[in-house]
Amino acid sequence: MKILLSVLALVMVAGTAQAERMVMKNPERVPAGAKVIHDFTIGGNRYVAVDVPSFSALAMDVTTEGGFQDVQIELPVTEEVGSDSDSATAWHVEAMKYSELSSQADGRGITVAILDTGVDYTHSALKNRMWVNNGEIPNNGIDDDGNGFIDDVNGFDFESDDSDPMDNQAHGTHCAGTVAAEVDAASLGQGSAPGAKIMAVRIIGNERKGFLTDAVAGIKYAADNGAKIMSNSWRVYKSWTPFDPSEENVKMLKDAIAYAGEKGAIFLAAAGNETRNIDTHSDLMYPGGFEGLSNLVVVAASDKSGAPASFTNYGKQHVMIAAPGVNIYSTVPGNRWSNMSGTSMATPLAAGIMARALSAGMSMDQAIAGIRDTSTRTDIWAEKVSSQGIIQPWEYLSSGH
Ligand SMILES: [Ca+2]
Ligand SMILES: [Ca+2]
Ligand SMILES: [Ca+2]
Repeated sequence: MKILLSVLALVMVAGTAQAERMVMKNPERVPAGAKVIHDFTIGGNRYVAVDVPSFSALAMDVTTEGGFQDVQIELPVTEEVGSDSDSATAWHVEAMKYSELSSQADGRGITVAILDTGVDYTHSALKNRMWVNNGEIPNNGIDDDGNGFIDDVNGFDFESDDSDPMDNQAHGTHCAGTVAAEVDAASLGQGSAPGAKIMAVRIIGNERKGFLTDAVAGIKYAADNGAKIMSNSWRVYKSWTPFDPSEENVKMLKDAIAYAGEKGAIFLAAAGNETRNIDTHSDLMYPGGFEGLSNLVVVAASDKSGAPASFTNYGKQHVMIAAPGVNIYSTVPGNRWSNMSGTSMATPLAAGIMARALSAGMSMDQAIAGIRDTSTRTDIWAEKVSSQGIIQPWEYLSSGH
């Protein structure tokens, strides 16, 4: 059904000075002069995200199948950043027995997309671990490989719509290091998949926020450009105002994750840091709360003792596994290392271990079944995650799935 979008757009603009966006679904045409932020097709539908103020002023006669407000997404807020001197030990490296894991199945040949605040690709422990788009000549203003993105050498910045996914926060760089950082001699901090390559997909901006269409465009980009693992430490809650996720937004995101699955990519998502059972809580959360996506792996956080982290969300229906997520020592911008805590940290740790499984020759389905089937079986986790426990990398990678 075609509707006239102009009325809706004008209503959205009224009474707000915040940056807002409208998404047109299957528009007959994009209004001339409208500022187009994203234009992509997912799940058989074309979505065009436009800046609302310029759009509403211009598009009095645009016919579109649907129009909805773009949703804001955020990083979890409870993470704490410790200084380098706090505890310069990487306990998770020992707990997960990285030194006993295969030196062959180390993630080589596998690209892990970090959909986050960007990555400091100049960090000495990361600069050789970055995915490089070999068909792209840097900084010539030309889309040399014809993938639709100009100068996308290490990834892309969907938040700022530029080719430079540099992290000016810390969160994304920390996640990237948890996957693939080279060894820090002092702390033995290192990535869980030292052979994997990091694709930097910046979808979160300076206030730890972004828009859902940034994430969806980033997921599509990562899938189209060969990422087989996607690490997602962001989320949106149904209750958030004024960005209440509509059914259209939810469908667009779900279709994007399904599309990644069709391309053979495992989509890991953080369970969130609100100490909630996301199975029963009325405030639905995405992407961790989706059902019916065979490539979705939702990750809770465990602490050093193996207990659930004080903040971790859980849910036997929606959350598959736990992984260490308290005081995780990893890379931050400026050639530094630091501790952070959150399901945000557990997720890339598990992502790297799954990259190892793919590099060992497991299929996507085998890698997902295997990490679930080989986790610990503990009473304390039995009612919290579907696998009943914490990932066991050595058992997983030796399981011969
Ligand atoms: Ca390109
Ligand atoms: Ca270029
Ligand atoms: Ca940028």
